[in-house]
Formats: sequence, C-alpha cells, structure tokens
Amino acid sequence: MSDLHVYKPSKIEPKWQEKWFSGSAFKTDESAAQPKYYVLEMFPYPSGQLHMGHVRNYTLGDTLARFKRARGFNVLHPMGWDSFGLPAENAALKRNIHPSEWTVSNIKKMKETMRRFGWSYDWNREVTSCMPDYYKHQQAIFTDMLEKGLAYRKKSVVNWDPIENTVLANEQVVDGKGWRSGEPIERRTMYQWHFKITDYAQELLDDLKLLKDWPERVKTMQKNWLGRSEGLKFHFNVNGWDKKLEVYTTRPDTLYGCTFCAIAPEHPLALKTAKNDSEATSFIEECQGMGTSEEAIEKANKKGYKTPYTAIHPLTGKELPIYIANFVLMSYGTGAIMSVPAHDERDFAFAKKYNLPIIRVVARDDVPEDECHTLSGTIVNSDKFDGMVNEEAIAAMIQHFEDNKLGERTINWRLRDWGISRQRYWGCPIPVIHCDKCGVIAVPKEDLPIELPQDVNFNTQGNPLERHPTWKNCSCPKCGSEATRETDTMDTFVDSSWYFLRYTCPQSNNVLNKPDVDYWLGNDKNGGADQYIGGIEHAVLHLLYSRFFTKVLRDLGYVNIHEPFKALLCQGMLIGNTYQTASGEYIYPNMVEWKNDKAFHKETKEELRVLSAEKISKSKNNGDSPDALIDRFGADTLRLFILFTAPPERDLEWSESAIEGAWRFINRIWELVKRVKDDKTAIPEFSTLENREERDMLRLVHKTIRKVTKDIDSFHYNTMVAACMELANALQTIKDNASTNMLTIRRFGVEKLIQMLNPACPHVTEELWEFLGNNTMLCKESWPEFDQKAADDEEITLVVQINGKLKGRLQVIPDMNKDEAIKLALEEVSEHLEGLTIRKEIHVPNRLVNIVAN
Ligand code: ANZ
Ligand code: ZN
Repeated sequence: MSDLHVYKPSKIEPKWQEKWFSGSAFKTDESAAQPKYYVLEMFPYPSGQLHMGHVRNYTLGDTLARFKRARGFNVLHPMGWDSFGLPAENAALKRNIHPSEWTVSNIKKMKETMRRFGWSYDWNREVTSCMPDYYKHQQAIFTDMLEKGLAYRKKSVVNWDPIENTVLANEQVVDGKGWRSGEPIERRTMYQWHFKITDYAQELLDDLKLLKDWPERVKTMQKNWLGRSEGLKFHFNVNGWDKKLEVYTTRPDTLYGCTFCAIAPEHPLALKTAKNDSEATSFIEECQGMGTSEEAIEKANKKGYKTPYTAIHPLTGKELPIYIANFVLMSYGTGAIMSVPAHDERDFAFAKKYNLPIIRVVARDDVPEDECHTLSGTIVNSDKFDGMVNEEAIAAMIQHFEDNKLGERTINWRLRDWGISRQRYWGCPIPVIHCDKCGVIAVPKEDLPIELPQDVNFNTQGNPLERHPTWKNCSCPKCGSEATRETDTMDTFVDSSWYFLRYTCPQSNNVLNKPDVDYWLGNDKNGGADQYIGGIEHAVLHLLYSRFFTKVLRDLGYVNIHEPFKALLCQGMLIGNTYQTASGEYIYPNMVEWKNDKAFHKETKEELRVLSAEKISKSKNNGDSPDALIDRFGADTLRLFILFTAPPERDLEWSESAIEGAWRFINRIWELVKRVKDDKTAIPEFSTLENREERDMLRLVHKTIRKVTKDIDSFHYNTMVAACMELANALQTIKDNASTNMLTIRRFGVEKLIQMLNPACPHVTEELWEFLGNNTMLCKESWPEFDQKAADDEEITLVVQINGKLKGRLQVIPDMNKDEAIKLALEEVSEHLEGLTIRKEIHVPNRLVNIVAN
C-alpha cells in the first residue's frame, strides 16, 4: 500500500506507467460483446522532440480514449510515425548519420516522452511509414492505381524548390515560397507521377455533406480548394496560326466586352512566338521565375508581351490582340482567356498598363463609367443580349454557342491532379521500371517491396537514388532485357493518406485485412474513424488526400467506407509570451522574472521586451521542451492545465500561473483523499436522506457525474474540470466530525471524483485509488453512474411576497412542506416585517409564499 506523505509526481508517474505497461493495460480489445470506438490523433513526424502542439493533441485524444474505455467501449487508440521526409536527409548530410538511424533514434526518444505523459496507446499496433513492412503495401496500392489509370506520368509545370532540390505540390507552396525551405519557388517542366484526384472532385465535394461532425471552416476550405465552377469553353480563330485558341470563361455574358486575349507563358502559342523572338523568350523566362501557385500569380504585377497574332471575336468579327500574360495559368481551364477589362480586375489592371480598350457591357449607375466592376446588372452593348440580367445572358450565350457548335458548357475545377513525384532518397520508392522496349511497367506485386538501398551518398546535388551506382539497374519483368528503376519517391503525404487504416491490422501480410477495417471503421458509407484530432494546418492537404485515398481504396475493393473520419476536432494553437533581449535573443519563460509589470532576465537582470501571444515554438524559445516541463510539474499537472485552461478548439495561452493552479488543485485532491481514507465506504441512498444538507451534498455528487459524463463526450473538457473543482470544494467543506451520513457521502464523493479525474490525470488518480484500498487498476474500472433521481432533484425558486409585493426569493427543494416553506420565507424577509403584525400566510406549493401583514 502506498504512503501518501506528499504529492510527488516524479515518484508515482513512472510507477504507474510501469504497471500499465507490464499489465498490458491498453491492449486493444476486440471482444464481441462491447461496442467499438476508434480514437485517432495525427501521427507525428519524428523530428526528435515532441512539440507542445503534439502534447495538446495527444492529451485531448488520450482523455477521450480513457473515458471511452471506462464507458465500456472496445477502444482502438494507436500511434505511429510519419517518418519519411527531408529532415532525415538533411540530418544525414549534416551529421553523417544514415536517415534510418537518425529516424529510429528519434522515434525512440519521442516514444519515451509519450510514455512519460501517460498516453494510453496500444504500442502493438505501431505503424512506421519508413519501414518496408508499411511501404511495401503502399507500393502495392500504387500498382493497383497504375493499373486503373489512377496513377500516371505526365509532363507538367512544377514548383521547384531550389533549396530542397525537389518538386513541391501546390499545397506545399505558401505565398510563393517552399513550405519548409521558405525560398521562392521556380517553375520547371518535368515528367512527374500524378494521382488522378480530379476524377474524384465531384464526390469529394458532394460527400462533404456526410461530414456532419467536421468543423464548418474545414469543409469550407476544402470546398474552396476543390473550386467547382461552371462556364463556357469556346475558341477563337487566330490570324497567323493554323490552330484555334480555346478559352474558358465563367462570364460568357461579358463576351462583347472582350477586347484582347491572354495566354499562359507555357501555352503552345507562346512557345511558338518565342521560337524566333528573343524578347518573348526572355519574358517567358521571367515568368518562369515566379511560383505556379495562384497566390504568387495573384500578387505579382500584371505583365504581358504582345504576340504578332490576333484573335477573331466570334460574334463581332473584330480583331483582338493576343498577349502572353504572367497572370494566366497553364494548368487551369485551357491556359488561355478572353479578357474583359471592364469586369475583371486583373484584365483591368492589364488594359490600363498596355492601353487597351475597355468596354462596359454590364450597366451599373453606382460605379463610375471608367472603373471596373464585377457586380451584377443589365447587359448593354451586346447586340441581341442587351437588356438581359447576368444569369439570363450567361444561359443565353451558352445556348447560342452550343446551338452553333462553337462551344460548350463546361465544369471546371480548381483542383489539380496530385503530383506525387519527389526527387529524394528518403521516401517510398515508386515501384515501376522503365524498359526501352516495353515502356513504363509496374513492378510485379510478388517483387515488392522495392527497398531503398542502404549505401547512399548524400554529398551530391539532386536525387541520391539517381546517383546511386547500381540500385536503379534491373531487368525488365516482361521481356527480361536491361532496364532501369524509377528513382522518384512518393510525396510523404501519400504515406499519411492511409496509415489510419493500417492500424486496424498492422501485422497483416496483405495491404489491409478487410474484416478488421470493417470492424473498426465500419463497412458502409456512414463509416469512418469515430474521432480524429489534429491541427487545422492540415485542413486541405492531409485531410483531402486521406478522403481521396479512402475513396480509391474503396473502388479497389479494400474497404467499404466512403470517408475516413466521421468526426474531426481541430485543436487551437498554443500561444505564449515571447521574451527578447535588446540584442534580439529569445529567452525561455522560466528565465524571466516580473517586477512592477516589467519582465527581467533572472540572471543578467536585463529588462526584456515582451512580445505577446505568439505560437509556441522552439525557434522563439517561448516554450520549454515537453520533457523539461514534465520534470518541473509532472505529466498530470500539464495534462490538467491543457484541458482546463481553454476549450480544445480555441487557442491556449501558456501561463505558468495556470499551471501552478493545476498543481494546487491536484494537491488539494491529495489532501482530501488523506482525510477520507478511514471513513466507511457505503453507497449513500438518496431517498433515505432527510437532512437538507446531506441531500444537497449527495445531489451535487450525482449532478457532477452527469455533467462530467456529458462534457467529456462533447469535448467540453474545460467545463468538465471546472465541475470537478466545484465538487472538490464542496467535499472539502465537510468537517471530520460531520454526521455519519455526511461522512459516507464525502467518502463516496471523493471516490467518484477520483474516477472522473482519471482520464485527465491518470497517474495521481491511480495512486489515490490504490491508497483508498482498491486493488484494481483505475483505468480498468467502469465509469461512475449517476442516480437520475438524485441528480434531477434540482432546486426551485420560491417567491416571497408581503401583501402581494415581491420582497425576496428562496432556493428550495421541490415539494417542500408548507410549514418549512413559511418558516424559511419569514426568515428571508424578516427585516421587512419589523413592526408589523402578521395576519395570514398563503402558500402556493413550488411557487410562492405571500405574507399578509399590517
Ligand atoms: C472572362 C471573364 C470576364 C472572366 C469577367 C471573369 C470575369 P473560376 O471562377 O475560378 O473558374 N480564367 C480562366 N482560365 C484562366 C487561367 N488559366 N488563368 C487565369 N485566369 C483564368 O475563374 C474563371 C475565370 O478566370 C474565367 O472567366 C477567366 O476569366 C479566368 F468579367 O473569362 B473569365
Ligand atoms: Zn521490357
């Protein structure tokens, strides 16, 4: 039996971690009798250290997992490692250590920190994406996709990151810069492997409706990313070119306002122009220096180069100039546009710059004639379309083009096919072979995995796999002649697009074991992991790719679900003050002391600049490492701080005083438990209690159980902790010499309190549970039930009147007897009765007491 001298997390936390571990406390149970629940958190990149974002993410998930277990669910709560990616290669270069060695040692370190937080993972189900036993199956999925035409190779304009020496997906370009390197992106045209996510665009849009428990903002972001638009595709005849210039427009109603055409720098007509025109060539090159993302193009100064060709307006026959323009994307629509400066801002800026005519075709009294507007209105200057409103004119114009076979209604998507080729070593090898005779062919499944070579040289530019002396040499599986392996590896976002399925059967020799997937995620369109938790930064990238992959795997017959995650919680950021010296050095918060509202360095005594509320990050030194924090406060205190200080979706402000608050609360519980240790255990029966205070106290216990149960289920962790604190306060007021009933209630209340706090503070509650004489593990106990009648027995308000005038209110139990009610009422308004004679008391049960006096 443990001795409860003082609360010492450094002693009890490792003790319970060891007990959980040796007792396989969190091994996933699949026994038939119980319902299942799959709680999933985004798996981390093994950088070597968890950051506080992870700590928050995993604490939220762990609290839910422990709660669901106690509620009688079979819980799947797994963890793994998103372990391919560039940092491992950089580390290899810098430290002369192999990426796999670096990764494995980081995983080991981070796993230890995870253990120290008491997160209840089933480590038997660990999934590590850089291990052949995982990526082997990913390669198999790739070959299936290749066969179905869902993976294909094409030449495309790519975002080239000059620092990472690799291609980036559009999603990985932020403000025209590489998401990791921060360097401006260049445009290059290269052969790339793609996944045909555009085949699923409509379904990805439609099925957002299935995601009732996803945050609205995430669904909106996905919707915008998919970017469905309807418009007209038609062509211009071109003077001096034997081909036609196809354009796509969402505003065919403005066709009469078209005064020029613009084409992308990579458009065939632009390349034709450049052939014998060095000025055009250098203009195109200049455009190439700009990223391919829409943001980059939107922000750039509108610039153009006039080609010698002209387009014939299909309705007026007018000759229009054709410009190569830096704001037209080759990868959207047809790579060419009809430009209507009067009603499009970009065209307007361009027309002003190059002195091109501007013709207004949508009338608007409230916008000066010489300004651009994109508003609705009546069509003018447009021949037989005059007088129509926009929608009418759009429909009429499309009809006109379709009738005359000059064009057609088209649906366009902003979504592009997913470019997955990366010219890097530390990624999943793309399992294809290039044969001079047979072309590009898939590696037969029985030859998988194609493993990465161990002996690689990172001291060369470009792709180490490409430079490897022998790895890429192979023979063609079809004709047997000499052939070469593909040296591109897959984008690491592929790895994270299906890991959550693999957790259901991590040791399976097949890609997936369908019964396991069906059990844990369901086997119809309403299925998916029950709860996913992670950062909002993945709103489009990872969460869109996972949805796509789920649909692909369904169509390949691996799963029956349509969506991967039934419910999604995006946690807020962790933010904290940042402290800086005059020379710009960032100082750790624990090195700061406050005096008269000013911050000083503890040692140098220098006054520090306080920059408020920035995202906690290592580079700003505004957060200690999670391990250092456990050393200082213990895991339970940190967990409680995270849960209590802010609702999960909100930003959480780092505050040492809030952490100290959590620490003090745990200590109070500790002291409380010491006091009740020798009290008799019994289950107090509400119906037998007559004393008001006893009833109130027991009611509070049951009400708290009800509230906490509801709050945990709906992620209201902060109010859940607040309710526990309230109960603790009330139990603390019970004196040791109180009635026997009261002491029984106190003991009972304290036990329930410990149980309710277990998902939040698992270690200390186990210790206290043991101290109270239990020889079970608390994490194996079932969740406390509340007595509905006791919890429902709420107070009502009795109005107290004197001569029909309101004088006071009383909180009382329902159905209080007449004498008791009148007695309390007289006490309540005694000062108003001074000097009066009471004539009569009127009692309306559960409503009022009126005192007639004069
Ligand atoms: C003429 C026009 C007139 C347009 C007007 C807009 C306003 P969404 O809604 O995103 O699909 N566009 C088409 N292809 C483009 C490309 N490759 N690069 C840059 N811009 C392109 O946008 C469709 C509109 O974006 C199209 O409609 C076209 O400009 C432009 F008053 O055509 B519009
Ligand atoms: Zn061959």
